[in-house]
Amino acid sequence: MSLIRWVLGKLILFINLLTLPKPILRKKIDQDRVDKETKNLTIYQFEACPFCVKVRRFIWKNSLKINLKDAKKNKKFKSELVNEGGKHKVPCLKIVKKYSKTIWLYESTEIIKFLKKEFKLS
Ligand SMILES: N[C@@H](CCC(=O)N[C@@H](CS)C(=O)NCC(=O)O)C(=O)O
Repeated sequence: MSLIRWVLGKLILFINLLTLPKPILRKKIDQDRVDKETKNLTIYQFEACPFCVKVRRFIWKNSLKINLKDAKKNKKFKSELVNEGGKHKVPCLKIVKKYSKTIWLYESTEIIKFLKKEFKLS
């Protein structure tokens, strides 16, 4: 079973690599602004999780520089996710707010919806 999962995971990564979309290009001033805004975001993810691949493709396509933390390979990231986020589930977007509580957003669809709204993306 774990061998099948491993093979499927590698296949997903291979197909993803072959079909990566072209990232959007922004004017430098706009990209700098976006980069500044993405500094407070972190995605907890697993390398070969299809839902994480979906979110990573979205951030790649939209040239968002979001810090990725692998919660499978790195035990510290895993415990951050479980202890602070509340669930061992990926992908999860950690949103650090300046004047209010940090938000841990689970569900790939919700993460993409948030990023679309935040950065006015289609
Ligand atoms: N509906 C969720 C599904 C996420 C999901 O099932 N993630 C799996 C990895 S592919 C997970 O976190 N499993 C928990 C675990 O492996 O402990 C989404 O779209 O984000």
